[in-house]
Amino acid sequence: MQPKEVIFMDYSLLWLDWKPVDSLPEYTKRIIGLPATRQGKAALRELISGLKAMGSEPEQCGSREPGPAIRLTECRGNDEKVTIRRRGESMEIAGSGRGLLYGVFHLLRHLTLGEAYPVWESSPVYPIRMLDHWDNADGSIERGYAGRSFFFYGGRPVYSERIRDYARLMASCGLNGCCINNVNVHENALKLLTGSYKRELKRISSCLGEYGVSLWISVSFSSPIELGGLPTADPLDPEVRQWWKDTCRQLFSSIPNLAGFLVKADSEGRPGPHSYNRSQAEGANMLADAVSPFGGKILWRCFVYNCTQDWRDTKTDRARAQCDHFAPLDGQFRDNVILQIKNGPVDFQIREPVSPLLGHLEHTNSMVEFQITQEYTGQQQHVCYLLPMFREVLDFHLGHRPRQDTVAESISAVCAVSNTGDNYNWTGHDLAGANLFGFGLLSWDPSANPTEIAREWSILSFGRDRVITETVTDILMKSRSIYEKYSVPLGIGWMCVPGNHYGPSPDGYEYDRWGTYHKATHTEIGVERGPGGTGFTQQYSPGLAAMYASVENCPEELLLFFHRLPYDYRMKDGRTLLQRIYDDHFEGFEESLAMSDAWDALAGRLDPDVFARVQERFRMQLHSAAQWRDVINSWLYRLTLIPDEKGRKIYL
Ligand code: GCV
Repeated sequence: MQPKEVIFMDYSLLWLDWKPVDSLPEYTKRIIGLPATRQGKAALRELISGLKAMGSEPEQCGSREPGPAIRLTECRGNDEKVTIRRRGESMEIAGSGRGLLYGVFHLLRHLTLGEAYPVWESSPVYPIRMLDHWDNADGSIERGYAGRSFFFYGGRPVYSERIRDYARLMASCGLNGCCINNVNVHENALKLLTGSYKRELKRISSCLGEYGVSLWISVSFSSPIELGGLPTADPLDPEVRQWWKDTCRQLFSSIPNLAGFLVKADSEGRPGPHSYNRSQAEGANMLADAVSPFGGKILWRCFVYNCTQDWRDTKTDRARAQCDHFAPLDGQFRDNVILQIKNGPVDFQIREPVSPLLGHLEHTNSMVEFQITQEYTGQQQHVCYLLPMFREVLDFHLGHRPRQDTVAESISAVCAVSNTGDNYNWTGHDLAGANLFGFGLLSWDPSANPTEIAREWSILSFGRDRVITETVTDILMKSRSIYEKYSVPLGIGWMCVPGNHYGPSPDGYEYDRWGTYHKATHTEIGVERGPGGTGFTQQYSPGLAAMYASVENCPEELLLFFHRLPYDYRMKDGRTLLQRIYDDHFEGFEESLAMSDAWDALAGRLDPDVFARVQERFRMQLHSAAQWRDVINSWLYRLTLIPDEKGRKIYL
């Protein structure tokens, strides 16, 4: 069943809704160059339509005609390098078809920002910069907060113009890959591997490809059983290996722009090589061999941990799991396998240390997985700009090498779980668009500045009103620390409602099987992860291990991630630990109120629909922030019977 286009068609174009620009440079009136590739032609189309929307009427003309112009010089090859040069009063954009796309979008963005000659010479740092969708075949989205899928409808993939615009959005901020289905592969999504949806996949793939975006799909490790009728999915079984090879030959030959598979194996109930006493490397390599003749890659997730832990068991520490499983396998993976590692050792909490596994893969390709869908960070009802967190991760020194030691320098690709759905504004909360755009820019250049990205996104989205730009940038830049304060400060994490992960429930996971405990009593809180505890700190390089193991030297924002401490422990500023937690919750709420007021002050300056939508989200955020403040503070007071020193309201 093909959906009515209207289901997908009512949407904004986000930052691609180019706005009129005063006094465009003369060169925007003429365009020279006729690219030959699909991507190059798309670049030309984008240039013409973008300039028109900005107020120019560009003419296409021959290279001999005099006068300032934009020249598109298409180079051979398929690399992503782009050069924008100034030649007198003219501009030249040079690159392959894909390079031209990135160059054109860069030029259009920077003209909007008011730069007349935005010269640029750049290549992306990572060859794979992608968005992962947790979209299910029935159109629902796991951890999706912006409506339903625009890739799937009624149990099957569907093509729509919205996908083309999504590809445009991705290319315009430098992204080049998209995995369209959930890593938890169920029901009809299993059949993406077979010929069942060849026609739809081909169409989607081709449309993404026009914008330089490769298609990826998530596959189930037990597909040979589920689809092939084999009795086993053992990666060393010859029939299993042959099944994957035959399946891949058919699939890759019919979908030219398919880049490979994303695999969640032995994780949260998903099948994997451990069921056959095979290692993660044996499982990944078997798939790597099957896709390798077609230039395919396997993105193999490292989110492997015991999710049926007994809460009484104090030896097992979920934070250790990724390193315990994967560090000993370094060097055993094929070259076309990339290990996909969540940025922290547990699961996308508002504050976690960097995953130590990132420092153990000298001879294995790795990529960081970020999460821009806000599962634990306010579910796009709260504003939470994540780029500062992503920069912290990428800039982090792992301490294993004297040089080239940061996370950014150790990985070969990046991805984020997408925050989009079929909502009019794509991301539920309008301000969450900054995370989508910003992740793209950061994936191109991991040294990009989050404040500048926020400013640029605001101008592209809301125009060049300085008051709006400053207010929006300020809100975005403060938002993460505010969310952290009123929810789960000091790295404690996980006090959310089980299942949906929204709002507070301090003991919600405490006696459950997921391995995420705080073990609070009336005198102490936290899990000790130093050498005297679970030993997690020892997974870091010696300097970091020593720093995290020491209560005095551990960064305060991570204190309760690493240590179990008494409530009367003195923080560096002299406050007790408990008082600091009370203060954070009270202050976090007050600061979110101030953000909401700052937004209200923009009334009359913004598109009324955008203004009202965000205002409504702030109301939801304030309601939830008050709930976090009062539930956590009351829970702590009831445990400890220690009052807030400032006598603020705590409920009994
Ligand atoms: C897609 C967490 C989420 C799950 C998600 C999983 C993963 O556990 O709650 O919804 O599953 O991470 O990253 O695989």
